[in-house]
Amino acid sequence: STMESFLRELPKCEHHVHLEGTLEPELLFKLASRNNVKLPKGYPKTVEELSYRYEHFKDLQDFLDLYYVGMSVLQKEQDFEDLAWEYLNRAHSEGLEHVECFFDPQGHTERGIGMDVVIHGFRNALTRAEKELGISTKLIMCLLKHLPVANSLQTMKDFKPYYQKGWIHGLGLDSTEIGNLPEKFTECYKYGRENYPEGSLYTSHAGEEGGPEYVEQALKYLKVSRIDHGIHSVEDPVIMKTLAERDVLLTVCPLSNKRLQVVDDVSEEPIRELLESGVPFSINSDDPAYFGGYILDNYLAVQNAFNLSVENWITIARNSVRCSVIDDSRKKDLY
Ligand code: ES4
Ligand code: ZN
Repeated sequence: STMESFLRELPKCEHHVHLEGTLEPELLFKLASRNNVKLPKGYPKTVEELSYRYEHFKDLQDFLDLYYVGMSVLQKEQDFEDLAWEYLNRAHSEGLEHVECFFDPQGHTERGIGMDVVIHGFRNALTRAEKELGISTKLIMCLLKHLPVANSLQTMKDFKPYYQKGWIHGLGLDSTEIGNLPEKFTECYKYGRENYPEGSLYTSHAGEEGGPEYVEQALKYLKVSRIDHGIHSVEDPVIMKTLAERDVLLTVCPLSNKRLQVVDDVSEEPIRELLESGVPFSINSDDPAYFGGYILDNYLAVQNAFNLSVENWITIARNSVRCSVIDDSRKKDLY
């Protein structure tokens, strides 16, 4: 249809994609064999079995349990590079022009992988994509909410040199939401503001499975300028007003929410409410290898569910560019 080709051609920005969540079953098994990694008992044995498992997550934790095992095949610098490069190529073929991607350092350092291995691998792919594909890229480090705060604070200190080199541009917070309120990480964000370069982005997953109180806490204690997911904000009109006034971008992930049973159907996403209340949002893939679609599939799922107008899409595309961490000349190129 014309709408589909319009969305395919539209220059797109992605603000919510975990590089470890772009690990396709094919690459996972290839790296397991290349690195002699023995996957645990009961782990799916074939691409087909693993793909089937990805279609039947009970909730966020059920996904996370599989996601952390999956990343154990990532061992060498080349593995991290191959992973990110495959994602960037695929997304570029769907019209991706700018990406701010997450990675989970503790998911690797906790199992003995060196920090340089992770960062150099990802950087090789990102700089290659900038040169060869013309994509602009930023890297955002996420702290894992299920680990003790002391571990995260140490990670903040350990990764400071990479921020100073300009290799990491932001801080995020992900993993298990329920039971891990944002307030717990106040000290980490304070450390970042006092030690990381000015202009770094501060964001946090909130309001994915958790209610609006998680979003409220992320704003209050972490002073984030962006919220990842945040769809449960619509349950609290006061928070909605704050988000609109402060121009806080919500990075919405429709297919992720569906696969993790946060919503029964993409049509339950609060797309119209966000448009009507003037809260800026972008549409993203989250963990595309696990959730059945890359960025364009997420745009198309929203269009199928809501039949938005070209005017609506122009609002979405404009906000997505405007709220990106890129200079004004790049913004003008993209919109
Ligand atoms: C994640 Cl969908 C989602 N939620 C929270 N943490 C995550 N890490 C990777 N994907
Ligand atoms: Zn996420």
